[in-house]
Amino acid sequence: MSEPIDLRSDTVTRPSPGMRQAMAEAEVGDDQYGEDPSVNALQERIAGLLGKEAALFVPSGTMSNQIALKLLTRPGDEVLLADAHMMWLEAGAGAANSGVMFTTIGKGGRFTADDFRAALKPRGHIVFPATGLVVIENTHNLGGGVVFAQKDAVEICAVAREAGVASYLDGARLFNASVASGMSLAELARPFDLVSIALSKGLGCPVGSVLAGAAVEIGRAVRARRMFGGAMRQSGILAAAGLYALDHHVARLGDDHANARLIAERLAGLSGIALDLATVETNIIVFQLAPGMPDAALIAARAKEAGVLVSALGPRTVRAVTHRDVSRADCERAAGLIAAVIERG
Ligand code: TLP
Repeated sequence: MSEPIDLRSDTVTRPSPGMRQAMAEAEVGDDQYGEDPSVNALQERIAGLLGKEAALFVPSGTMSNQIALKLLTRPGDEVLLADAHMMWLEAGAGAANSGVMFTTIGKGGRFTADDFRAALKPRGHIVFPATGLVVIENTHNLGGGVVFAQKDAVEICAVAREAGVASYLDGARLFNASVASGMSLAELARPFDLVSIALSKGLGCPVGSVLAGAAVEIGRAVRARRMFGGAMRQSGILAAAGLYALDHHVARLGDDHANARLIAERLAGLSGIALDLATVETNIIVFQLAPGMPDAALIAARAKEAGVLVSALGPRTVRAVTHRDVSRADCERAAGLIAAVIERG
């Protein structure tokens, strides 16, 4: 039997032959001494793209998020966000590492300055937890890959700054947001104190995220990364994959978006699911199973038998993600196979 079409995540992408060659040829040094030329080049390049003073290569998006929480909050603080990865999908690390609590606001991954203002709690109140940080995820994973409205991001960060609240952009898929919106990475990153981007998702690298911000914050982040066990040595082999991806894998993200759209359009009309086509702006398709349908785990198991891998994100929530290792023909085929599984009920 042929290999299944893997739509579980864009993290499943494997390094392309060109990327492997770039990795093999990478110049390296000991990054703990600041001597890895490939890491330094990647950090400078991403800082430039994001319009920030400095950047730090870290092993994962989860580590970027955890470092940001450590730097931008105090124990007991509240973090305001919208059903973010940081809250639901990092094994409780925010509470364990930084002693913060999360309050989710808005809907479908988006919220406005009014939502933020209404939830904001001032530091120094006798009973409330102080709001220390606001987090925006762009694109929003559980929201179905939606792009966060930049106008809202600008307003939210302005309100935050005035209130002495820090701001963080989990831009694990910021390149997707940039390609979909036509806005530059720097424009999307500008309002935020710290920003993270992932290399290991749609960009197709095997490992890595990059955290960017003011030089003084990134200096502190170097220490936090060490504290979390994420300091690396000849990591230029990995950074070289990132540099290669920036040159070769960004423009084609639009293909992933078109492929996701193709799948979503095939599925949207089916009575067994609720799928809002308006949420399918990038490479993620999230749908809910209608009452009377089997649960998400069974749908994922049947899809697997049919030759397509999807994720059960929750008991009634299914996710499919397009990426550079699935072609348009794969996606056409997958759409038909998933539709048949849903129609079977
Ligand atoms: N997301 C993964 C899983 O963890 C769910 C996926 O398959 O989508 N921020 C966002 C918005 C993410 O989607 C992810 C990964 C992370 C952070 C964490 O990145 P890694 O996996 O590198 O720690």
